[in-house]
Amino acid sequence: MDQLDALKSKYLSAVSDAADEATLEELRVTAVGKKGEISLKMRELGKMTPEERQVAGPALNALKEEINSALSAKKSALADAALDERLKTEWLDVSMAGRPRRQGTIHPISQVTEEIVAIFASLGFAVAEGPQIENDYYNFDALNIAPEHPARQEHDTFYMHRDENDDRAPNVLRTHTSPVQIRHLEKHGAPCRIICPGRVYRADYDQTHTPMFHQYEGMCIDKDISMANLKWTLEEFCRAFFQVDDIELRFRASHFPFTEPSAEVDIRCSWAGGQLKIGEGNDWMEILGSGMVHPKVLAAGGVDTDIYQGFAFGMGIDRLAMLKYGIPDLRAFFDSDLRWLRNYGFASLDAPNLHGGISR
Ligand code: 2U9
Repeated sequence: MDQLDALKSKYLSAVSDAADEATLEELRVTAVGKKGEISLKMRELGKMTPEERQVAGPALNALKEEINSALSAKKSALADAALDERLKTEWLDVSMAGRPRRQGTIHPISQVTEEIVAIFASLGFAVAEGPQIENDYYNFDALNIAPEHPARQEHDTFYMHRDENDDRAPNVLRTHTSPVQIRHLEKHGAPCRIICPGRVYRADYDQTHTPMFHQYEGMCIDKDISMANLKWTLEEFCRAFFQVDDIELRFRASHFPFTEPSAEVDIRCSWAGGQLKIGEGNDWMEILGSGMVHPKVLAAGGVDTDIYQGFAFGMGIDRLAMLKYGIPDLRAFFDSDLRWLRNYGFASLDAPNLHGGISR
């Protein structure tokens, strides 16, 4: 029994002194492993008298159990201590302010799109979206642009591939957001008041054109809508967007296949000293196209033209952003130059709204 007491104090103090899991494992093998000291002692039980065995057997079992539980208690104590140590170094101050230089910025086109949406939302317009790859019907036919219509060439359309033996008209990258309005009318009918911002595509690239650009179109269809409603809506938009109370718009007769009558709209401005001032001076700058939706287009959208009529308009978002924020080069919008974005970009929490301010 003295021998067992000696084994007990040897292993229990070794377990208590163990500094890591590897030492504990070594101790387990040498003490209670298959060929460990306790197991060898158990093999000696066979050589003992029955009386000796009756005393030594339970004592060896108890010693084995005691060493095993000391090993597992020490193992979890070591794991707890290791976790405490890790937690001392791995912590996060959730109240720490962000680092501005690492923050991204909102692209001016996204910002201006949000501004436009906020203004029209305040006038009761909802946002509608649709596919950027369109079929010939929604991009042209439904908008009163017949196959031989010169507007098809003017739009410099990107056509998608069709197999040689497929005689359907090829799909196109939408050349304007107008198909969104047709799809909306088909699905939801009249009355309707929507704006449709998005990417459009035309095969044109120079200082003032990029093959992909952004535009938004608006449409209002109801029982008693006239050009007067169009004029008021556009004036309200320009007042809020340019943040100038005294704006003046000039409507010039024009022609678009999808509106009748049609008008191009200019805004009074001054370019004195090379700086644009909206609402003053004697210059006029064209900013958008508009008109009353052509009855054929309303009919294509499934609208009863004896009851409903309405106006529509379209504007280039990129150009609006350039005018409002003094951005000189259109192509810089698409260069992904971080220095340019830091200069012209917007803070991510500056969401435009009519109460907090539509612009910076
Ligand atoms: C439907 C009916 C009518 C949308 C309109 C314009 C006039 C227009 C251009 C402005 C600059 C496009 O980005 S731009 O090149 N747009 O002049 N767009 S009326 O008329 C519609 C649209 C959809 C169903």
